[in-house]
Amino acid sequence: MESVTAARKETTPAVAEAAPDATSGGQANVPSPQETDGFRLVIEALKLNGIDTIFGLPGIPITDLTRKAQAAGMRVISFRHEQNAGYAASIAGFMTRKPGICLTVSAPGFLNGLTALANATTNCFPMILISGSSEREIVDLQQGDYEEMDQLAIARPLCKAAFRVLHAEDIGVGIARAIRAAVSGRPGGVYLDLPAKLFAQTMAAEAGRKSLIKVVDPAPRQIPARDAVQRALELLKSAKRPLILLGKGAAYAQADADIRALVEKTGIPYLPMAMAKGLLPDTHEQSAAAARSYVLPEADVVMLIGARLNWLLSHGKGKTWGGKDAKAWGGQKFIQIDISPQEADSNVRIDAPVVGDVGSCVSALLAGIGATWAKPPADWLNAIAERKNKNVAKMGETLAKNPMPMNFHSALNVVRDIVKANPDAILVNEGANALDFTRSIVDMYKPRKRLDVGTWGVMGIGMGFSVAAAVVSGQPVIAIEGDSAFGFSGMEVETICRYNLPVCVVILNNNGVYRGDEVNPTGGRDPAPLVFVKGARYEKLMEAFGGVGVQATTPAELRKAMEEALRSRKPTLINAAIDEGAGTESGRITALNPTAKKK
Ligand SMILES: Cc1ncc(C[n+]2csc(CCOP(=O)(O)OP(=O)(O)O)c2C)c(N)n1
Ligand SMILES: [Mg+2]
Repeated sequence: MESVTAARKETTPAVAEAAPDATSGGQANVPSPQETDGFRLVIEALKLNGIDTIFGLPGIPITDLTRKAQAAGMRVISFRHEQNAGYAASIAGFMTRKPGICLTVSAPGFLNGLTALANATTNCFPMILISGSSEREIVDLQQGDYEEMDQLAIARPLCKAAFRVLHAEDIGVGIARAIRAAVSGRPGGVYLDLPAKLFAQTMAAEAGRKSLIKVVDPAPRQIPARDAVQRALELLKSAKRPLILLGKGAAYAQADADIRALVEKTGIPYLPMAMAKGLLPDTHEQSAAAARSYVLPEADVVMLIGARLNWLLSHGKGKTWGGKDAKAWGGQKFIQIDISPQEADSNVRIDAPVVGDVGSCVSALLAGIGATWAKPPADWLNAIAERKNKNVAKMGETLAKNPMPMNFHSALNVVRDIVKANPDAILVNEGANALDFTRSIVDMYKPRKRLDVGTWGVMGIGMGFSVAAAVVSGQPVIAIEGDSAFGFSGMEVETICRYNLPVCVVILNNNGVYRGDEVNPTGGRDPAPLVFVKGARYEKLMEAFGGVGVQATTPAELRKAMEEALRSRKPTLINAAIDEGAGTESGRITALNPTAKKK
């Protein structure tokens, strides 16, 4: 209760002074001191729950909400397109375990934010998309309102939960339900529909204050059953060739010390999924990342920690796992730690499911391991070390080459050094070759520093993630972008400049999608569908808004520009010219491409 009062004291004077919204009819909506309104209640409900940042794009009917939120001390980050605001909100949720808030206008703004909401749900990022919506009476009779759309119905199948608030006195409950749905259990996207009329509704201030809910224990721990932990430990103990797989869920859990202790005490080799890189430093001697294609088929017991057996792990079967053909299971037994009981058996049999939040499960396993755990057999560890050393040496040779023009390797060799020297910097990464090569070449040293395209392999997260990462962490951000990938959110370089964020964008520019050397087979005037303007000067886009733009054609130029960007913390875009023939179609997932498969 006390904090409710505190929040009100802080917000009330500033909110009352905020200017009326010219675009919403220009009526000054200033309730008397004894009254409150929908605007204030939404802002106070968010603040009461520790939410201090909104990522959004203003317009009817939420223009005043953005102003009043800023006036009330919240950070309001305005984007140029809602999709980028949505991606920003979702990754802020991943980084902080608090729901990231994306605020949009009705119909088109809502739809623009929806891809990010669906992506958040798929990736288990906690996020709330709050959209203003048009007049219910008109929308439901389909009478053609301004930005008419039944948003609630459209959002519902794409998110974990969807709510609408019609009355000011229900705002507290609506926000509390949205927060709980976003962060409890398996996190995900939540839609909250706030019709235009709600914001101007007034009610007695005292009653309004009492209607707000400070959510107690929004993401309750889920303790695993003792027998499930025991079953898992026994299976692990019986293993001759055990392997641990760390997923994005393990990174999300913020149980870093316990996860590291579990890996180190058991001595089991591990593989990090892309966004789990850095949970233990990639240079850790137990990392089997450089021997991935050896350990997956050879392992006899695999423990999944917050990692799902989806396409990113070849569904736990097929040749990758030592199966005889594309659908056949390998001989592995699986332990799966996951917060959702429905995850087990999604693709292959799970012999020991451990259901609970990753932190609680890992600490239960640690307790069960005790002091006398036998390390895995030496022949397993030696066999992995041998492959690893060979592959690392081979990679070293490739990285040392200095071709002209640059290729992905010679450019990323520089990025690898810069990230090593700046382990607190956050690495955002998207593209195809630009993604796959960065993931395998650039080592990460700390948890949750690598943010990428996630479960869907979605293009467009780049600038939204970069803005959120900088805003949420205060750390410098390095965004390694394919030239196609960058295009999806490129206009947000203005946002980066406007908020003066320490973001260094590096475009690995090979003139196209996958590569830039295709030609139109008809000899006609149109370029081939995968190629872009040759030698495009993306760096000028950053210069247009006052940031630093650099064209880099050699690793030395790239290094100098990146060092300067990290030193100055100025918004920087480096356009790195990459050999247009250097990439492969679809990067590492060529096999999923129907045409390439036929070849
Ligand atoms: C939203 C979305 N649209 C399209 C795709 C298909 N796609 C996958 S990678 C990619 C771009 C690859 O080109 P680029 O970013 O330049 O990386 P490169 O391989 O050239 O380094 C595209 C369009 C996608 N993954 N997501
Ligand atoms: Mg490209």
